[in-house]
Amino acid sequence: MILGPGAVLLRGFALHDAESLLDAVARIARAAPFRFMQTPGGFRMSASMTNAGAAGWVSDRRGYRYDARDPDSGKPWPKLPAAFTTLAGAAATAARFEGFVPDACLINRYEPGARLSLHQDKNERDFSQPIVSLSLGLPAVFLFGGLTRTDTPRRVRLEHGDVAVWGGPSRLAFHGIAPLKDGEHPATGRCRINVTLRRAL
Ligand code: MD3
Ligand code: FE
Repeated sequence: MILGPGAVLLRGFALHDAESLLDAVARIARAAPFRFMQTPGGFRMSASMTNAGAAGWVSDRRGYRYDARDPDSGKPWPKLPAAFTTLAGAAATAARFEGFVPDACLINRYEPGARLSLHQDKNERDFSQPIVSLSLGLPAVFLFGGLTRTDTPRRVRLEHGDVAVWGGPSRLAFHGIAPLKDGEHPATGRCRINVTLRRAL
């Protein structure tokens, strides 16, 4: 399903691999636990986060950036699981972005009420590289805006096993997640997990 220029939603693309992908998330979270990061403005984000790969996305009072180490442990982020790299390459190819090899994986965990306000992803070096996202667990309403903050966002439901590819002109679109509705999912319990695979460096 085409969401916009360069933005493709692959419904159920990861459905059959969901269990092993969630195992990989759990393994990462044992080495680098989910934590609530601070925005540069001093607010606590409502989704908790962790990372894997050569570079991890971090936010604190000093700003947003990629860092090779987990600031909570001082250790490098866990290795990017092969299952994530493979999924990202296959999804990118399906969306006609050949040869995508991620080096960064941000994992967001939403509990009921958690949200992500409209933003652009601009901390990566090369905006010609797409971002691949994987949704697991409870469904969410994704807000897909335009290239300016004031463009009214479209609302797209993202469900367990959905994979989306965001490239080309959509790479710098404003986007967010509406407050997560309460519920219970057989695979995750009372939460939604989103995995984004990126080329940050
Ligand atoms: C569209 N995450 O981590 S994933 C993020 O569900 C983020 O946790 C959301 O936005 C989540 O930065 C949305 C889908 C997504 C990711 C990156 C994009 C859509 C995008 C970058 C450009 C345009
Ligand atoms: Fe984003």
